[in-house]
Order: sequence, then structure tokens, then C-alpha cells
Amino acid sequence: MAKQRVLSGIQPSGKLTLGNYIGAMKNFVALQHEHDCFFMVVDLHAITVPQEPAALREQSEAVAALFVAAGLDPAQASIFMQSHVPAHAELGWLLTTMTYMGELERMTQFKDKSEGKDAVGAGLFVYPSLMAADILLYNSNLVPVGDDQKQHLELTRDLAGRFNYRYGETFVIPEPFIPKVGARIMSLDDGTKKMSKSSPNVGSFIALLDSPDEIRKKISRAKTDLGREIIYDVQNKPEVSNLMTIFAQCSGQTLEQVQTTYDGQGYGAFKKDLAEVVVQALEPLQNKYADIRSSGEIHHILREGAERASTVAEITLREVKEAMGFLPRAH
Ligand code: ATP
Ligand code: LTN
Repeated sequence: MAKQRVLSGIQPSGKLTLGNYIGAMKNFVALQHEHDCFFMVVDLHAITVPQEPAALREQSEAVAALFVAAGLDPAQASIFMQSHVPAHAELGWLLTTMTYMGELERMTQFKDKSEGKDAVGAGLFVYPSLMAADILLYNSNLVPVGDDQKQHLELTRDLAGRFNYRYGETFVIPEPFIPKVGARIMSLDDGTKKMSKSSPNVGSFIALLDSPDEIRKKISRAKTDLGREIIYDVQNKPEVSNLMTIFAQCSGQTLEQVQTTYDGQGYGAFKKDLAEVVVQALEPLQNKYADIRSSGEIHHILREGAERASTVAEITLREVKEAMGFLPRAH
């Protein structure tokens, strides 16, 4: 049987966080051996909010290098920049014309990111149609993402179904692949908000490239709930539950094991151990990252990835345009 196709993307809109790693990248790495994988740096998505050109360039290369540092093998998975494959922008437009305003108005990511701002780019609004294009171009079966992307995946499925209904069977309907534990790592300063790389408070997230001392400082200052028990109870103890999730994901233990170990102990001892667990989990990734950046090999990896991705994407785009009635260009 043919391998299932897996695709996902991460925005180069800031420094990648432990949330990106636990919610998404860890699964990219786990899926690469048994599946036909495409992982991209979604730079066209990042510009839906203003980006400074030099920062965008640096963060794009950094995210690609982090993919490899986290354990993605370019021989197994195609790693590429979204903007290197023009078919994304083109299918994005075609699908935008089929997306209803009402659907986009319901997207919570748009509501969150536009709230309180008076100049919001139209790209932020139509962003989910571009994400649908990213996924559908590759006939992806599985899309590993964190919990916050569920709604965008639902829209992608609806658009694929709508297209197939109007123009004939063209797209595969993708399934989200969301981890059971760690699908929504919370902010260190507010256990009810998602840890976000674009937060103005750097103390609210752990960046994958934070130094051991920064990690220790951020965890010691992380907000904790009232009381002193280490209990997993998301309703009543969101902050501690989040720290326990991070502990479990970085140590390979279950939440039950973490709770048993710290039964009867206070926050101080727990946080101290948690910092060391996170430092140790990130150490190999950080070392590998430094090697990859200094070798410059990422450019070669991205070139090969874009070639493989373009081959697949162009075939789908041609089929889509033909199905919709575009006049083919004569050779
Ligand atoms: P921002 O926080 O700046 O809005 P983001 O990190 O949510 O950006 P991406 O970089 O595109 O956006 O996210 C990449 C992947 O990481 C997505 O699959 C997303 O669901 C996942 N992810 C992001 N934040 C978290 C989190 N706090 N917990 C779990 N998964 C997350
Ligand atoms: N919308 C996602 C990033 C993203 C993506 C994708 C994820 C863009 N295209 C395709 C999976 C598949 C986000 O904001 N995290």
C-alpha cells in the first residue's frame, strides 16, 4: 500500500517555542519514518502580520534549521519554503474565491489576531484559504498540528468537499493529527492563554533556543495557582497542569508518573526539576542547530525540498485549473 501523505507548516513569525515543538514538531519527527512527509516554513502566512525583511529572512532560515535540529531527516522528509513553490499562492487565490465570508468571519485565530487593531491586512482574513491550498496541493492525508488549528482544518475539509462536488473528485479530504497530551501548551504568565511566539512578553514562552539560564529564570517566574499541590486539574489548576504537561512531554513520563513523583512536594522543588528536564530535552537540539547554521547546508536542503514539493504541487494545480475551466496554455 502507498504511504500516507503528511504535510504541515510553521510560520517564521518569531522564535519557535516549546509549544510549537510539543504540539507540532515532535509529531513531524515521529511521523517521518512511516509516511511520505512534506514540512514547510510558511513565510507567505507570516506576512499576514507586518514583518521586518531582515527578521523574516533570519527567522525563515532559523525555522528550517530547527526542523532538522529537532530530528527531521531531509532524506526522509521534504523540507521547503512555502514561497519557493509558487503553486501555493496560485491555488490559495483559487480557493479564496470559493470561501465564504461567513466562514472566514467565524475563525477564532482571525478574531484573536485582529482584536483591538485598527489596520488589519486582508491577508489575515483570507489566510485559512491559503492554508487549505497548502494542504490540498499535496493530497495530504494527515496534518499534524496543535489544537488551535482544528478550525482551519475543518474549513480545509469543507473546501475540499465543495470543490469535489462542484468540479469532480480532485482533492483528498485530509484529517488533523492532534496529540492527546500537549496539543495546547499554555503561556507561562497566564494558564488560560496559548503559549505564543508572537507574545510581547518574552517571559510568557520558552523559546527552543533559550539558554539554560534563561529557561531556569522563566520557569522559576512562571505563574502558579493558589495552593501548593502538584495535581493535574486543568479546570482548577491551569498553571500547574500546564507545567506538568511540559514536564511529561520533555521527560517522556506520563502525567500520572509526574503527579506521583511530586505528591506532597511544593512548587519550588517541582519547578527546579522541571527547568532541568527542559534544559536537557533542548540541549541536543540546540547543539545540532548550531552545527547546521554554521555549515550552511540548509540552503541545499531547501533547494532539494522545493524541487520535490514543486513536482507534486504543479500536477495538482494543473488538474485543478483544468477542472475549473481555465484555458490551458499551448506549448
Ligand atoms: P503565533 O503564536 O505567533 O500565532 P503559532 O506558533 O501559533 O504562532 P505557527 O508557528 O504556525 O503559529 O504554529 C506552528 C504549529 O505549532 C501549529 O501546528 C500550531 O498548532 C502549533 N502550536 C503553536 N503554539 C502551540 C502551543 N502553545 N501548544 C501546542 N501547539 C502549538
Ligand atoms: N495556520 C498554521 C500554519 C500553517 C499550516 C499550514 C499548518 C500554514 N499552512 C498547512 C498545517 C498545514 C498556524 O498558524 N499554526
